[in-house]
Order: sequence, then structure tokens, then C-alpha cells
Amino acid sequence: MSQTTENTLATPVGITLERYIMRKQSEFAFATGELSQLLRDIALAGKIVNRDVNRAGLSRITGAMGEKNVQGEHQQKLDVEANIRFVRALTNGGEACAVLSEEDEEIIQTGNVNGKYVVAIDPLDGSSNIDVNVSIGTIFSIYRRVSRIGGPARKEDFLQGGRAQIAAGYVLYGSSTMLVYTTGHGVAGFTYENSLGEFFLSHPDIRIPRQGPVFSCNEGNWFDYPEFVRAFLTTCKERRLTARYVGSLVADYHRNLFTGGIYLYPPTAAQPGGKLRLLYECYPLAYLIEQAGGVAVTGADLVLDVPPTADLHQRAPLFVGSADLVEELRCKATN
Ligand code: AHM
Ligand code: MG
Repeated sequence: MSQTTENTLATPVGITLERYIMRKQSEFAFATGELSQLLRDIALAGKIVNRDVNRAGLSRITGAMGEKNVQGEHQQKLDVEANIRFVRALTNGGEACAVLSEEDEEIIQTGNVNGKYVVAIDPLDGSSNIDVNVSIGTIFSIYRRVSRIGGPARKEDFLQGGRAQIAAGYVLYGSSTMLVYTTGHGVAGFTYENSLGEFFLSHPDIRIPRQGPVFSCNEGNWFDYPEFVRAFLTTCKERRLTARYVGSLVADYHRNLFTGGIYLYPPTAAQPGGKLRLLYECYPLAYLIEQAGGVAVTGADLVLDVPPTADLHQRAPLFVGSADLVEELRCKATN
């Protein structure tokens, strides 16, 4: 056997997402497999969007030349395309009765009236980075519906509050593509193996360090930040923390999850309620960070304890990351 072959074989590719989901399912006495199917559907859409993102530059050239692709479909912006991919996958999978998406004002009824779940998604987050080849992501949040099975989903299904989520996660389309999710029993991360077309378990029990070297925010908004945020950022600089801001929430969050750090999107003068959306950005990432040992607040309050209003697309400030850093910020918000 050659040295190269030996080296390749010495590193097993590991557990596929599929097998991991099956194993986890068998660990829960009353698990019926429906949630597992939902996660598979999300992974499938993630793979397709990964492919679309990877050839985005080429598709744009095609679009500019003819406006229609080889299938005769009109070229679409990537975020709209990602929305279609996820809604289709969730519709075809059969378990989600409705989807709430950043791209659509109203709830999308999938027609799966017997589906027990609803899914809130930001299909492609990081709008400003989509066209310039910088990491972007998908964020998702899953609830068990409270409306009657057999009928259409209702707004209330999505307005149960952050603590009612039964699963949440994200897909990061970056230097490698990863799916990271929780079902309330810790956080696991899977890396996509392009040539095999599979996600493999690469990060089994993700824990965010209590402290961290990074703060991530758009400092261009400094003069619009509330005093407590400026005071906190000043202490970060005094302690020589590192500034890192991609401008894609998933990418910034993912980095800080591994290195330790804090991501901030404070309220500003222009957006006193914050910029990020509560239901499909703040809640899922707050649920996941708590599962990884971190903290997420909107200021003085834990994100997951903030009750939703009737607005499906409501915004909230977000401070999320390492427990000690976020608590320090929270203290300043309270005083
Ligand atoms: P989007 O949902 O329109 O993409 O907006 C959310 C994005 C986040 O990914 C990112 O952290 C933030 O907005 C960046 O905003 P800003 O450009 O104001 O710093
Ligand atoms: Mg977004």
C-alpha cells in the first residue's frame, strides 16, 4: 500500500448526518421520526443551496446574457432562490405544515395539513455578502404546531416564544459548508463533504468558551449605539480584545462559537428595536448558544424570555456569545 493510500485510510470519514439523526432518534422513547425527516429536508435544501452559492458567479453571468437558464427558468437572485429551495424541500418532505420566511410577508402553507411542525427560516442571511463571495448562511427554527392537525397552520404556531423551539440551527456556506444544530440535547456540527455529497459529524459536542478574545459589531454605527454598549465596547478595547466583523450573522456567530467572543447588533438611532428578526434570527441562535453553554440577551433580558408580539417579522437587539462577556454587557444594560 502506498504512503498516500495508507494516510487516507487512516482517517475515517466518520458518521454521516443521516446515521447520527437515526441514532439520536432511537435514544428517545417516543420519537416518531418526523423531526428526523424535517432535519433531513433542511440538510437536503442546504446541500442544494451550497451548490447554488458555489456557482453563483457563473449563474450571474448566464443570467446577464440570457436571463433564462438551460431549464428555461428565469435566473433569480440567490436569496430568493434559497427561499424556494428550502420551501420546496420542506413541502416535499411532508412534515412541516407551514414555513415562515424572511422572504415572504405571510406564512407559507405547504399543504401538508397533517404535518405536526412549523419552520421559521432566514433562507440566506448576510444579504450584503451574497454577491461578493463572502460567507453567508441559513438559519432555522422548528416548533411543534399548536393549531389543529388536519387544518391550516396559524400565526400562533410561530408565536409560541423562544423556549418552545424544539430544534434550531444554521447552515454556514463558508470555506467549508457546515450544518450546526440542536434539538435541546447539546449542539453538534457537521461538515459537508462535497465529493461524497454528505454531511459528516465533525464537531460532536460544541461548547462555547466562557470567555473569548473577539467582539463583533458594525462599529460604523458607534455614534448611534446606546451608552451601555459604548461603555462595554470601550472595556473590550481597553482589554485589547480583537475586532472581527464579517457582516454575516451566521459567519460571525460561528467563529465566536468556536473561539469565544461576543456578537452585538444593538439598537441604533435609526432602528431602536434592533435590526435582526426575532423569530428566525435571534430565537434560533439564542437557543443554540444556550445549548452550547453561552448566553444571548436583547439588553437586560434573555432573548428566549422575550415574548413575541403579533408581528411575525419583528426585530430585536441581539448580544450573543461567551457567557462571561454577554453577562458583563448585560450588567451594563441593567445599571
Ligand atoms: P439580512 O437578513 O438582510 O441579511 O440582514 C442581517 C445581516 C446579518 O447577517 C449581519 O450580521 C447584519 O445584517 C449586518 O448588518 P450591518 O450591515 O448593518 O452591519
Ligand atoms: Mg437575515
